[in-house]
Amino acid sequence: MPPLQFSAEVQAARDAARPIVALESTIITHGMPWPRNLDMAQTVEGDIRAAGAVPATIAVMDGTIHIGLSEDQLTRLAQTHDALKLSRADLAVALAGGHVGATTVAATMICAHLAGIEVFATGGIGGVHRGAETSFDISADLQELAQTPVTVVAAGAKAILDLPKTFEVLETLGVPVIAYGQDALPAFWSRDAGLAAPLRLDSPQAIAQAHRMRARLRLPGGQLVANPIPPEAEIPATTLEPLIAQALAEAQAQGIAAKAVTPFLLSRIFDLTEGRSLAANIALVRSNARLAAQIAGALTDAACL
Ligand code: PSU
Ligand code: MN
Repeated sequence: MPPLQFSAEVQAARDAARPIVALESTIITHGMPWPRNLDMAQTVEGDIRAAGAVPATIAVMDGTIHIGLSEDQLTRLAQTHDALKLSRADLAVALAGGHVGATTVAATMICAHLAGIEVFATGGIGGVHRGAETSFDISADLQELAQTPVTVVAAGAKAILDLPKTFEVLETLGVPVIAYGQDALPAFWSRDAGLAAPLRLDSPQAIAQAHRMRARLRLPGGQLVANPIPPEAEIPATTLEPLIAQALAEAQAQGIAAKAVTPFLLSRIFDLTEGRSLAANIALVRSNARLAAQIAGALTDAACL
């Protein structure tokens, strides 16, 4: 039996077969600064409740995978400076050693699936980093989408990545990349990556039905729903590109590598945009959480069971 511990709220939702949406914790510990990270986590949980579903923020503590955190646990996690960033490779070691760890998209998908949760909302997934042809830096999130049957709602992949290569790899891995309500792929802080989306769906019901159909076809893996950032929160790609280039140059000059790359870039871009990137990041996570709650609701509708 996997070491899972459900919060009281999530356990009650399970007992009543109510819709549940998983949330990751790396975005809290490694993606946003204190105290905005805690505020974001609580606000997003509230958005999911307001949309009629139950939030399950996932993290590792005391040798257990927590599915849903109490107010207290969430606050502690948001203040922890040395939480491990856990992907598929790290999960077992962190649990066996009793470490405190935050789950990335990949690890959150694994834990959500163990917990029977089918929908997960986040900001952006990891992907193929620029320069991957020499660094080989490709996020384990992509492989996870190919093998774990969870529908992940994100705002596309972060513009700090090599987007064309990221979507090529997803296609190779057989991951459906579904733009929500538009033809173009969104690019995290902006609505249009300048790339056509391979697939487009226009309602939570259609996404839920596609999720169920994958299971009927016995296809492994999940779906990536790419939900464009709300228009009023968008930062144009032309504003960001020089700042991303600067952050990347600094990362290279300082020898930032492996797991540290994404948190470093996010924090530098936060500084370089004077916080505007963080406000946009929070707006898009909230929008993704609301859509994920609707998809989770559609999955529990009789027509979709
Ligand atoms: N997007 C954000 N903030 C984050 C991340 C994504 O806006 O903190 C995290 C997610 O947890 C994602 C991880 O799974 O970064 C990818 O890290 P890497 O590139 O090292 O695989
Ligand atoms: Mn990496």
